[in-house]
Amino acid sequence: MTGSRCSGRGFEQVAGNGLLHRRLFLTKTASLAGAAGLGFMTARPAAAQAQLDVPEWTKVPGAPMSGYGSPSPHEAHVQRAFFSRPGTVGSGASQTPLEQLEGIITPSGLHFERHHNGIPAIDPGRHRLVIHGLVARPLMFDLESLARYPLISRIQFLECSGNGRANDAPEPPQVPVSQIHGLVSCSDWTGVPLSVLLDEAGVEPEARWIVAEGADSAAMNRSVPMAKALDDAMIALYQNGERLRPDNGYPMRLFLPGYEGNMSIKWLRRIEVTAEPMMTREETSKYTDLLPDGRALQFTFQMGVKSVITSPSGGLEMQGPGLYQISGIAWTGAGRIRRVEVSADGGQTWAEAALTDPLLPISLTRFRMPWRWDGGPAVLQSRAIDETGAVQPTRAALHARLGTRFDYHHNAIQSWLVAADGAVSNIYA
Ligand SMILES: Nc1nc2c(c(=O)[nH]1)N[C@H]1C(S)=C(S)[C@@H](COP(=O)(O)O)O[C@H]1N2
Ligand SMILES: [Mo]
Repeated sequence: MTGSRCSGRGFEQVAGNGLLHRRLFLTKTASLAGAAGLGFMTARPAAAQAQLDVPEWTKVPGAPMSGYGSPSPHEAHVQRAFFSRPGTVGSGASQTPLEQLEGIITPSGLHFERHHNGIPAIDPGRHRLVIHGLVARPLMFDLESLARYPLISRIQFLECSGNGRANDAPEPPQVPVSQIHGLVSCSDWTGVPLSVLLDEAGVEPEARWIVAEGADSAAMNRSVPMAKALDDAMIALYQNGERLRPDNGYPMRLFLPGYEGNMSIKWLRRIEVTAEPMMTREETSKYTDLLPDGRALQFTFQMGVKSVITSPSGGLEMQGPGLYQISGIAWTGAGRIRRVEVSADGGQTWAEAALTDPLLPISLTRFRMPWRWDGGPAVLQSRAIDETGAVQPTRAALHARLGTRFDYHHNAIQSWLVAADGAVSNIYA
């Protein structure tokens, strides 16, 4: 985090508690001069080149090439946090370390994972995908025949609908942001449009749903409306330019843009075309939201509009009063993020954040906000608004709509308390 005790001038305060105009981060004006004028620069004046010593790594030849690169050993702390269900090893979830990342792409090795019975050891040469059921011509594909169809690529997020659930605890959990909101990641996905394959199989007129099934020992399956299958569903083969990672469905997965992650069946081996949903375990006993009156919402497919400030965030320390850049991510299953607003006074006043290009539909969107922290207590919040006009709800508004017994689809505003000593903690505001 960049902090500075310089005075900072030239930028107007636009909301309470030191929020400054976002123009610093808008492409056209984000010049070095502008940043220096603000007092953002943390460099010390250097009198002469002589002050720059020659370190040992400059005096010897460097290391050789490698077949597959790895992060710097100095970044070894950047890890997914994970837990397994008691008595299991591969059943559970790992979370993307959002507080350690910038931009919008999640490195493949840090994509969150959710497995219901571990990662299957699939031999890609023996893996098959079958499309059958209400079709004129049942079809079987291997990896090679699939990859010959015209491929498409899209940068899109995937979010488990259990993301954010940690904030259901009676007391706000004091854990890094990743352990509350890290079941969301964003990749460049490349694969075959499912509509092309369904077209080739010849969908019968009465077909309204498909049921997708995985080759893991959970044999996880979900029903998907035919409209989605024919719209933007993809059989993903590549993730960030390389083959899918085993963790994320190697050698092929269903990818349903903007829909709850559970439906994007990994290790995909079967698509059955049906007239009705199958009412599988994952869409009846799980992934439904219990309402106060005892009924439950079923088939909440599209993920709501959401955002979270990743820097500063829970467990991080502010380096004294001065100028900071607040940074975070916003996303919506509905399309593009239109606007993100930030508050430093617990939601009393808001100001518009700068959105960093590219602004893609159903992708993470990075936002930034300049903030002059005066050293007093502050409550930081972000609120996203998407292109349909949907506004990210407060915790109270979400509870008013769904009660307190629902288990999925948490998209409430996150609040971070910055204390006078610089410690950042999670609060319910
Ligand atoms: N075959 C299979 N597909 C699956 C799962 C699974 O356990 N088995 N988990 C689902 C859940 S709940 C989510 S949130 C996403 C997670 O995808 P990821 O592990 O690539 O992040 O995969 C879904 N697809
Ligand atoms: Mo999930």
